[in-house]
Formats: sequence, C-alpha cells, structure tokens
Amino acid sequence: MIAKKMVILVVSDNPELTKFFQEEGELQNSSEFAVFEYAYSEANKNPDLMENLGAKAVDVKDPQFCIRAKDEYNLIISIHCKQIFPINLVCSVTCVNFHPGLNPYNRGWFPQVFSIINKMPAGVTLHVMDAEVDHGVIIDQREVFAEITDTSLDLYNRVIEAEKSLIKSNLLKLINQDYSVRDTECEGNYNSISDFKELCRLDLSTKGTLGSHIDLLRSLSHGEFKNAYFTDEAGKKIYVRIALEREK
Ligand code: 0FX
Repeated sequence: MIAKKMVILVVSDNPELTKFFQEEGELQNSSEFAVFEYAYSEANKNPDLMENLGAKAVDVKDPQFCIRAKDEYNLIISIHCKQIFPINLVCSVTCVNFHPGLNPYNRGWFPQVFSIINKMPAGVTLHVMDAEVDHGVIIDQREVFAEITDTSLDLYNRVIEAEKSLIKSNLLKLINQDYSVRDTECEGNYNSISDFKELCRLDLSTKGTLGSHIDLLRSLSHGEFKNAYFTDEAGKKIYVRIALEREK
C-alpha cells in the first residue's frame, strides 16, 4: 500500500526564507513525502514577492480557516508570519514556527534588537507553537553570537543565515515527524511592538554609560529603517543611526 503524503501549509511573510525553503525542499526531494501549499498572512501589506513564489493570502485568525485547516493539513509551518496564530488553530493542527530568536530569550518582536541591549543570547529556534507567542517546546535551535560592533542589521543577517541552516537540517525531520522536543529551561522574556516603539523614542536627558547609549543606538540601526529619533522644538522627528567599524 502506498503511504499517503503529508499535506503541509507553509505560512510566511518572508520571501527570502520561503524561497530558501522551496529550494531546499527540491534538493532534499521533499515532494516524494509531502505536498506543500504556500500562504502569506492577511497582515502582509506587500505580498508581491510571496505571490511570485506561489503563495496565497490567508487569515490565520479566521475561525473558518481553522476548521478548514484541521481537515486539510497535517502540519502548518510558520516562517516569519506577521499574524499571531490563535489558540484554536494551534490546538487543532500541529503548528511549528521558525523564529529569529533563541527561545526563551527575547521572544516576540525583533529579538536581536533586544539581545544587543539586554545581552541575552541571540539565535534561531524551531518550536512547536502553543497559545503564547513564540512559545512552546523546542525542536531545534542555534545560538548566534553578537559582536560589539553589531548593529541590528549585522546581527539579523547572521540570524537569517543560521535560520537557513535550521531549515535545511529540519525539513525532512518535520515531514517525517521524526523529531523530539524539549522544554525551555526557564520562561524567558517577551518584548512587544510597543516595547520596540518605546526604545525608538530617545529621551535626550537619559543618564547612563556611553556604552549603554552606543548599545541602544546600534540596536536600532538597521539599514534604511527610521527607528531611533528625538524631536526638535517644532516637534519634528530627527532620526538617528550609528555606524561602527573595527580597525583592520
Ligand atoms: O521577516 P522579518 O524578520 O519579520 C517578520 C514579521 O514582519 C514580524 O512581524 C515577525 N515578528 C517576524 C518573526 O517575522 O522581517 P521584517 O522586515 O519585518 O523585520 C526584519 C528586521 O528589520 C527586524 O528584526 C528589525 C528590522 N526592522 C523592521 C521594521 C519593520 C526595523 O529595524 N524597523 C522596522 O520598522
């Protein structure tokens, strides 16, 4: 008797990682064992690149989607999805998440930003999803070490490379349900989008070491993003970015 193939939904708002997942899937002949569907979330305001990869819009919060998902999918893989999976969904179908942080540290928004400031470890995690954000038993993870010269972008780029390595080594394990899980050693911490926005609003009267000020500015320097700012007398924002260079 021919074994029935797994039907797997990959929900992502990150075209680079989705493309990598698809290419790696081809290299590892994953279509022999599973049928993949691709989706991007309703929260994605710029889905062209995801559509080019064959993804369709999905609202993971829609109760009708949850009912359908339970019947149609054996597994849902989240790779940087902008929507939070609701409890009904994670309780109905096995959902796993590739997350750009080293759980349980700095779960939630932009983990590397917070790791630069609070010195908690950075990295990537593949975990089973539960009702809390970026929470649940760990399947695999890799630590990515931060350098004192790292801006958010420098560290993020290395996190993405580590995430590709995590995808590569876990793709067939996920399809074949051939993985073990472990609990995190502690509850860790969570940062919200408001925590990030709060960091961005620079208070020029803040006292602290120059080191902590440099850490704050490099944690908020990420390419062209206008993150850190203070305001002039007219209330206009003045954006701040920092560049660091180690001597050769
Ligand atoms: O794919 P991703 O790393 O983020 C996505 C979702 O957008 C995010 O909501 C979710 N929590 C995450 C797991 O997956 O791409 P991104 O372009 O949204 O963010 C990448 C990095 O860019 C982020 O770590 C920090 C930086 N960034 C992003 C935004 C939107 C900034 O510095 N400022 C910003 O305003």
